[in-house]
Amino acid sequence: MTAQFKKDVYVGLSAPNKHLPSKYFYDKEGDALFVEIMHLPEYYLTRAEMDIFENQTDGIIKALQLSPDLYFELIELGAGDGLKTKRLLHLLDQRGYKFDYFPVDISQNALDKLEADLKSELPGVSVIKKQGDYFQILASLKEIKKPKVILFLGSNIGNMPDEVATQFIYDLGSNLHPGDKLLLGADLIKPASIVLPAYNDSKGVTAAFNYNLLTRINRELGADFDIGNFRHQPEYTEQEGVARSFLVSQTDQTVRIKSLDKSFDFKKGERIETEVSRKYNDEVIHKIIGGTDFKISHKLSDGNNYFANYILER
Ligand code: AVI
Repeated sequence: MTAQFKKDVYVGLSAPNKHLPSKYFYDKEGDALFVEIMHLPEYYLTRAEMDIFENQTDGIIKALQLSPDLYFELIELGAGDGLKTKRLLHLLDQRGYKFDYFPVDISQNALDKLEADLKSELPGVSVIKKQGDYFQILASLKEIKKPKVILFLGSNIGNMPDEVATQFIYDLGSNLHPGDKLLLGADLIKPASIVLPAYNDSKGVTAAFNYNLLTRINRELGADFDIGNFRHQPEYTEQEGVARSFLVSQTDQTVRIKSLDKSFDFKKGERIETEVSRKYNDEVIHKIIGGTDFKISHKLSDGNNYFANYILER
């Protein structure tokens, strides 16, 4: 992990347009800040997807073509606290559907907590937690011949460039069998007046989430970033449909990273791109899915039409 982290930081900060991969947001502090973000009034994504899971649970079950006599595997990639999925699990359990729930996450902590929650809230549901790399886990589950439903929620796909998203979904498909389903959560393109505050909340939690990346580099790679010398800056236009987050250098400065034995110069106003959050419409989704072995079978949206759950069949 550290070797890859070092390499990514080296490559990203040496580039003419400096950038850092957003996956490094998620250390212990970053995980906690992201949970806080999901509860912010401005961060509509979680509530919008929850609206679908709460009010259209029947529609989801129907679109996934589940029936009480079909034993299936429900696999959630990046399960986190499983808040939305609990609604679905509850209804499936109540109606006597037969399934195992596999929450997959890189955080063992999150999985242990989810398992404990489910044990008390839904003791009838079989929970088999899996910690680690999504694709290694899916490969290990490939020999299970039961039908599979993969959940990839929260618009997590949006943190990948479109070509990477296509490759990711293609790779998911190659670990599945024909007829298996993928339920994909996608934040929809909407005006900047709604999207921008979600990435620039009034309490400054998203800014802290962004600054934490520099704190992490300071701690893990022995750097001397002065966090006060950078400012969080999000950007979004409805026309492009992509939200981006930056850290902007407030002054001419040089930062030393001990474990890379290297210094990096920043000009006043120079930016590090730290995250891309793609927003979607049907056209973009069709383009991405066109390069995979999936077909789009259904689309469920929330009451405000802010967010969609696309149901794809392999
Ligand atoms: C995890 N991911 C979908 C979030 C997003 O909206 O792009 C991460 C996030 N970044 C800032 N706020 C939330």
